[in-house]
Amino acid sequence: MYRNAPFAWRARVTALPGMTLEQLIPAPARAEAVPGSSFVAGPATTLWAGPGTESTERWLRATLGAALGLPLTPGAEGAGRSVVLLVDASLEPEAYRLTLDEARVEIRGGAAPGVFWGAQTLRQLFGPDAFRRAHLRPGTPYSLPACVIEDAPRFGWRGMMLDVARHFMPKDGVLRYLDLLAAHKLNVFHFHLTDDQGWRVEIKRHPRLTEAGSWRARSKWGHRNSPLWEERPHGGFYTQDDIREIVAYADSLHITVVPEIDVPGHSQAAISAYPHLGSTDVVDTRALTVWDTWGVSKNVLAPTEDVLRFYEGVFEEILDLFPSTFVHVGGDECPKDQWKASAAAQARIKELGVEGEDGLQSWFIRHFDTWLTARGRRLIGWDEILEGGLAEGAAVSSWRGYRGGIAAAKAGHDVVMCPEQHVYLDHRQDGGPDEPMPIGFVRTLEDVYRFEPVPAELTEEEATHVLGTQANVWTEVMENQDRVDYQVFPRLAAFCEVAWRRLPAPAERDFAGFERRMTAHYARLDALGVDYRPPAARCPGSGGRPPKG
Ligand code: TNX
Repeated sequence: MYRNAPFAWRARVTALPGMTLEQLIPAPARAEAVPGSSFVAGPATTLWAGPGTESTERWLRATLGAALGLPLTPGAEGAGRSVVLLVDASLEPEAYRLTLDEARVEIRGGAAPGVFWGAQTLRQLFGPDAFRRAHLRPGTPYSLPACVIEDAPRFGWRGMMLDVARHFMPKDGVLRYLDLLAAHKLNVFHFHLTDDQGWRVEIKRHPRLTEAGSWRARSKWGHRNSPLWEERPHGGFYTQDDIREIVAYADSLHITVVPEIDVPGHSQAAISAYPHLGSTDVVDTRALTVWDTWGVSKNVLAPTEDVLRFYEGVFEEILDLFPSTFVHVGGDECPKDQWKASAAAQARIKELGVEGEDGLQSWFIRHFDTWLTARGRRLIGWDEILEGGLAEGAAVSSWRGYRGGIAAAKAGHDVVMCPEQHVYLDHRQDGGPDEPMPIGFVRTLEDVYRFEPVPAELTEEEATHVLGTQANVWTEVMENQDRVDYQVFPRLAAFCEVAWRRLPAPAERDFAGFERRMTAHYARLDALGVDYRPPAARCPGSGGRPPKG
């Protein structure tokens, strides 16, 4: 209380300065200070929202209004001291122009998303207070620099994938992550909902998927060769109403949720719930449980008509819940051991006339490709799905390096670049011994900042197939939200610049400048309550690493 008193006193005298233009993340394409007095926002500031800008109007009141104590009462378009939101069709849908002078703040977006990204920039200009949930300094006016900002994203797909199968994240945590994505101008949330270790979405016609498939008895603690176990049950799932809430909330933030149901591999949780889904002539699938360790399970779906019908039922419900054009079908890491050993699978290979077990895998994917296309959706899968040839319109998440993405783009397929060597945020961010569960490649903040989504091998025409990029958050060693925060931040801030901005070639990028801007961004993340990995300077005596424990 006492320690806050000087702030309260100061607040009555002058407006608190917001951030400067040099502190924005992602940095906008163009930001210019203009001569003139700053805009001072206070209780008298009004908000006028033109047609098509309602989502941003609601968001501004709920978020900025609550954090800064600004009622943002509805005003007239031409009123003084007002914030004005407009759709301006001469701009690209996600582009915006933010003009700030003494009299008003005007955000023009090409369409509703552009207005919303402009509002995200405005929030950063207010300073860290704007990222809190409650207003701490009643009556404080905030002063914003007179400026013009013109901005537009480089890519239309700026995503983060979250694996909620290995470790479940309760609904509130997911909603919080959507807020965090929006604050970084990311617009795709790839929701990895099923895996060997858990099935996380309620499917009404197959209730055992969640009744039996959403809990495991124990979990491997650490990486797959660790001798340690967490000896307690782990699980959870989203009801269909939870999913509707998540999708609706994402939509209000101009984020598309792309659901992933992984087939035909990574399916042990489903098989443990419905044993007929597996190769029953090879293993006693009735004895299977939800997998409790990491790696790639050999228990994969059997290539039967029955299995196809079962999953068509799953996807029918998924399509009802998720309006996104793209539906992710996984398709990665499907060991063929059981299909090799199964007389039924071998008979199927002959019957279908496909090339061995690999042919079965592509038969599986092609089936859902056709099925989704017939319903007006587009299939996307991990780059293994390329191996059997794809229908026109199908897209690839390139995770095993750039190779799959390059091949896909050259074959005319759309690609989302997410190579594990660059943007797998489960991998450690420092080479020192203190990283909690140090797995994978070392990928520092700087490495992520220097990641280039479009490889030089692509011609200009081929590069148009790169829809964008996403960072993938696999949660084998992230048992709760704090651990997810630690792995994701600050690297997601570097990633969002890569996804949003047209940066110079990797070696020429101004990482020092980015780090300077990060100083302001850490204050925002603090206000948001993000448990990021602290920068080296904050951990004196640790050799630049955060303390243990
Ligand atoms: C590979 S990326 C996987 C995931 C793991 C991840 C760990 C992909 C399609 N498959 O199942 O969680 O590596 O980094």
